[in-house]
Amino acid sequence: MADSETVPEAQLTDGFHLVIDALKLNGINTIYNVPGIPITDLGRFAQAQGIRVISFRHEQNAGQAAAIAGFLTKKPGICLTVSAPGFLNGLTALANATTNCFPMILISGSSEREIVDLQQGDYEEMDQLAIAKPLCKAAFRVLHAQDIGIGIARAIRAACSGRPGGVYLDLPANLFGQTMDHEDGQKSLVEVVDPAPAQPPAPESVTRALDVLKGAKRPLIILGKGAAYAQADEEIRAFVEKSGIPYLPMSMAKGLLPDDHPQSAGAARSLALKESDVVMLIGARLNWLLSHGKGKAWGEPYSKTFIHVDIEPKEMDSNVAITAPVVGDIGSCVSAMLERMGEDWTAAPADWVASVRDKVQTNVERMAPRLRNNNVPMDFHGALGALREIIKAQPDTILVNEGANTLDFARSIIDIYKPRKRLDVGTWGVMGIGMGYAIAAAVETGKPVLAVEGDSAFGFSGIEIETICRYNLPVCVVVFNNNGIYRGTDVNPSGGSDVAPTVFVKDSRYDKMMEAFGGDGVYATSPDELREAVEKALASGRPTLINAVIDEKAGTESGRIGNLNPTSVVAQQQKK
Ligand code: ADP
Ligand code: TZD
Ligand code: MG
Repeated sequence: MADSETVPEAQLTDGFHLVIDALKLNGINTIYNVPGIPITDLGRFAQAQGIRVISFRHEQNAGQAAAIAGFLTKKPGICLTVSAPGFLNGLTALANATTNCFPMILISGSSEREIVDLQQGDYEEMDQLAIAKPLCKAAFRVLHAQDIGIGIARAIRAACSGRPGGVYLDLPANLFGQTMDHEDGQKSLVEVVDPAPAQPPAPESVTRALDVLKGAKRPLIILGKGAAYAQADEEIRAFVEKSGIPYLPMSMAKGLLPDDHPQSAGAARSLALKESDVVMLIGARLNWLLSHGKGKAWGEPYSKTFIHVDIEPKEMDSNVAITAPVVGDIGSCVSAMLERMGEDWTAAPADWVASVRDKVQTNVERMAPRLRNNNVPMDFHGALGALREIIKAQPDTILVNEGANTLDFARSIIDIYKPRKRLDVGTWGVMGIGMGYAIAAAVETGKPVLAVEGDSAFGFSGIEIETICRYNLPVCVVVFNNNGIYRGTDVNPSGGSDVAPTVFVKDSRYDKMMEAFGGDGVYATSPDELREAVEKALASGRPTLINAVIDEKAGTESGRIGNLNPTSVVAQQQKK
């Protein structure tokens, strides 16, 4: 009989390790976080257990990284924050993920329920679950160690299934220290089976959609970022090509088919929207980015017939009547349509195809000389013309893009050749995604990243270039420095000594910021210098920031969406 000293103690596990084990069991291998009470050790232990833990300088950027990791991988990106202020910093990204239909889980440590619910003033006290609820797809709290497995399983399934989105998971501090028998703990974990089940469309919806499409004289396909997310790249390409119909990619769907594809209507967007008679949307919503499917942009008073392919039934008829809804996941829907088209599909009407093609060619030819200018200071066309050639030569590069003019010009000038290679401000047009998206793109794909940033846009997440240097990521940031928001030329109308609200310090040297952290900084004044610097950065894979000096007069108010600014009667009267 063994004496009591040699009897092994029952092996215990704790909340920290159950969270980590549950994530690992579900194939989650990266956490984007900012450490602090009560989750510092969670990051440490996760790293010890082989999870990659990328620590940021601000939770919003960690959250944006998690959001885009979700878009790129179809697995929920994980952002880990401390309570109250850290949670709130991460919340913008969680809401952004939900708005864009990206799967993400924000995990925040929180204070004990007893103190929060009696509002007794804990360290960083806040009723986080209540605040998160309206801003995400689902929100859960785990109070007992034995429920961690189920809690994380629910969070994963909620984030990925159906229309993807953001999920909040609230983990109070004393959960982490709770213990349970190791073996019981392992048994309590849940490996989620098929987190995003296929949702094949009803066969009659497919027939209806194809009948409508066949009857069209001027059909158009619009691909949205849901189509890019779906990773049904081959099927989508086969469907578009078999149909012979011109297609328009929304900005993050660029590259699903290469932008120089003969069916691309990208350079004839206005004509395609105005003159088409039947429009098939695939993973794109009829929100403000598509003028809600009506009005002048759509050639009103002529009305359109819409076919809408989307996983979310509630999206149908959200802005205009949908004649042929096809509800299901894009992979299944597009495959079903391809199959049903069979061999007897008649090609899209040739005169329509030709008129779109002609317009594309005319517009491309008209633009070409402007993209080859070598003006100093640079204008947007000269600078982006140089970057356009680089992406053409190195199409695996992931382009991250934010700003106003910097965004709008880059979207139309830089062609994308492969799926999910363009990441931008998305549905909200939100500034501040830049460095978070760039970091996650590099971490998740191992591919080089080119972040093209307005100088204002860059400021929202710019401190994360330290993070880029710390993890030695192959990210080249180009700051389009036009001394401010839209332009650097505004003056204070009152004559006071403050500069105008849209103007920054003139000739700031953003390149020096990168040097401060050990990366390469370059000051570029011409398209040739810019091209050379970006080529060098991509070849070296070194963290690089290029301060591209842009003519401060070159931009326009709000880029291409100035029409969305409200007008002031008073200001108009004063102009007269
Ligand atoms: P864009 O801004 O590019 O037009 P949106 O974000 O407006 O794109 O639309 C994306 C749409 O894609 C959403 O309505 C979403 O429900 C849908 N979606 C996302 N993933 C899938 C999928 N796997 N299958 C079908 N629809 C999807
Ligand atoms: N804050 C947030 C979070 N998102 C926003 N979209 C804005 C503010 C408003 N905004 C824009 O819509 S674009 C922009 C702001 C502040 C910056 C434009 O300046 P830029 O680009 O320097 O980035 P250009 O090239 O000078 O136009
Ligand atoms: Mg600017």
